[in-house]
Amino acid sequence: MPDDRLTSSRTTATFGDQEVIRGEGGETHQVAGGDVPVLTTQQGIPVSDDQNSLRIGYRGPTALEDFHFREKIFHFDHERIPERVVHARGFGVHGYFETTDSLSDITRADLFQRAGEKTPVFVRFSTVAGNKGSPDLARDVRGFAVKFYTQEGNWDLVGNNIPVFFIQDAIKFPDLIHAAKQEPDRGFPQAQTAHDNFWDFISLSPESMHMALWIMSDRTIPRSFRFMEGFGVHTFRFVNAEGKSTFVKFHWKPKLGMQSVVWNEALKINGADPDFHRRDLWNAIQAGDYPEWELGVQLFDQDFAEKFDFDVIDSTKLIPEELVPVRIVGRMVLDRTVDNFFAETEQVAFCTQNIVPGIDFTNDPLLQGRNFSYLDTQLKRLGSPNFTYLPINAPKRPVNHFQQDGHMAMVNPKGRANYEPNSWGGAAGGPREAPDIGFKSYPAEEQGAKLRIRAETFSDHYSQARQFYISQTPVEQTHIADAFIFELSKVKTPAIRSRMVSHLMNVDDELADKVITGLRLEQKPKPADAARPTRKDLPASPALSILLNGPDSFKGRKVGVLVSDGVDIDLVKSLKEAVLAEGAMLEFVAPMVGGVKASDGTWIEGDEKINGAPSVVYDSVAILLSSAGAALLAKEATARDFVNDAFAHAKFIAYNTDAMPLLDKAGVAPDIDKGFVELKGSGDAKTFVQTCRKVRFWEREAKVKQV
Ligand code: HDE
Repeated sequence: MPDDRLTSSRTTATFGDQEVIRGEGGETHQVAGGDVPVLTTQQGIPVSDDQNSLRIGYRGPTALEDFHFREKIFHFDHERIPERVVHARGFGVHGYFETTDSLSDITRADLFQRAGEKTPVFVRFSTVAGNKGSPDLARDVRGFAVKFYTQEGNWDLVGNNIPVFFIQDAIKFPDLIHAAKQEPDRGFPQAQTAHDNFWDFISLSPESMHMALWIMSDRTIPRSFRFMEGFGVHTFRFVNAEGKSTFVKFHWKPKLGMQSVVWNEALKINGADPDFHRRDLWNAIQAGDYPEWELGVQLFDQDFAEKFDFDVIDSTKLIPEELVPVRIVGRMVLDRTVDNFFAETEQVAFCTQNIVPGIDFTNDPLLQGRNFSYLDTQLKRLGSPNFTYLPINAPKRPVNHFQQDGHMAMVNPKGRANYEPNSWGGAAGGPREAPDIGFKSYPAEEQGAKLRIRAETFSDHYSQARQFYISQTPVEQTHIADAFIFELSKVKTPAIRSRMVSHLMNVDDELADKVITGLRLEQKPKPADAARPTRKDLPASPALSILLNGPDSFKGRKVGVLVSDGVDIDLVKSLKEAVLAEGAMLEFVAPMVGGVKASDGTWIEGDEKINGAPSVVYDSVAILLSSAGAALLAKEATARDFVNDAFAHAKFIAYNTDAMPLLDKAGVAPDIDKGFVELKGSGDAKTFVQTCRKVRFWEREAKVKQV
């Protein structure tokens, strides 16, 4: 096994995109397949036998002397490090950020100076509540953390796919997370907010109401990391070369438009493919279909901040894009998967306090608290203050300081001077401060009494929750109500259900009524007491809807094609051509993975076997069968589910006449609607793909949901 440690050995090799010294070289030996390095112990001693431990006699006890065995087991025993206390399940990839519009008048941050300049990035997407092994499609916020390796050091924009947060003060974070994660006495439920403790906490924390609306929307069940927005959440500062400050909020906008799954799909995808999101990103990048986001900034000054209805340092509020437009300043392309999951995705250490000259914090009490938490948590997780030397965390510019020693010290200062000031001249004296270019905090004036209070300007918890709700399309509003009904139906304590509903009554009457009906609450609760009784009726903000900001093509999406022996080869070919021309993907789902023999004898290899790829893992489906194939699959429960689920989830469905017996047995034949496209000749495939650009035939949804 090659050894990626930093050692004193002879050769260097690339590790990720970092050059590190690597313990290979030296002896090679010949095996079938060519020259390979000799297997060694961690100490570099060649190993002769890795199959058998050293024992006394043929059937005797194992000898303690077996240093190779002991070293191997010892290392294995220590393989795990603590998982992240939140955002444990994540998936990281590399890419670059390209500045498209210089912001030099607004910030001196080096990466924003020159249009066309590229900065390497590492991005880790995550869910929040679930453990490392939890399913990807839990209803949850997604982390969207970006490490920019800029020429002036690392900048970490540790954001989420939702622009607001649950709480206003970092001191409530442990309570929020305890309430969201498994209940401590029973150790479940895993990766779910649908339980008493979570809704108990939320219903006792009116500041969470805006976020509660967001997490019950389809934002928390994205179809792909590639199809979701990202947000820096807090208001930050930009500071320019003259020292002038401008407030900024960061936005990531997916090039392929937003898209989510529906809740019933999410439940099923978690069983069919718990790795749904990571597999999707991995496959897209491996196929060269690199996902892309635009980076946008909302810029505003103190004057706006003072006039705005809400406090700009309250992270439970957003600034509508209609009020402060998002200016696009760059694009991010993710084009490389990791070489090693542990070394990169697991060991990457994002810290909100990693900012560069030209960017600064505000007094947002969440951000201030986070600046302590992230460094602290990395020490716990990675075990040493030297985690900054791990290749994934190391800046891609020279690092010079007098910090030294500690566990796993890999690079210590050279020479005699390990302090400053010192009087050792020139290079011997080591690095020196650079007042002209070094980081300077923005000299914001602060004064006031020391108080444990919540500012009055943070007290309206309902107006923006309502604004979010009324900004949604009717389909999305229904999904929000359904999500509340689903989650609160899992809550066993009726008083908690009612308390939550009492808050919804302050948000929107229609929403509250739907939830009351859906829960069959016999007694309508009184609206919750609000710190500020009057809710402002803010205008709708179309930017907050997913469906109003969906894709304009079917690019990057995937069609599942159910095929059987004898399938019309011309239909298959024309469909494949049309799908690929759109920049979409196509997979063949066959009765057996080996594939099927088409009408002209062509062999079509299966990508999946029918019971391994239910239609929930596809954006749309095609049922292309021979009449014998349809008769066979009509008797197969998983094939009937394939059709039935695609129908229930409002997917577009292509089919040929011979496939009708399956559609009939699946119970959808009498309900063929405009979401179906019959493929008769080769031209129909194009029509189908164009139809798919709308992603779903939402008109059908209400018809398949009667309870
Ligand atoms: Fe985090 N958060 N957080 N968080 N957070 C962590 O740091 C914390 C918050 C976010 O992929 C932890 O390295 C506090 C908001 C992401 O590695 C920890 C508070 C936002 C990630 C931590 C917040 C985030 C984390 C756990 C309340 C969106 C994953 C492991 C003030 C803007 C980063 C770790 C990755 C991770 C603390 C709130 C985003 C414990 C105290 C708001 C994307 O330090």
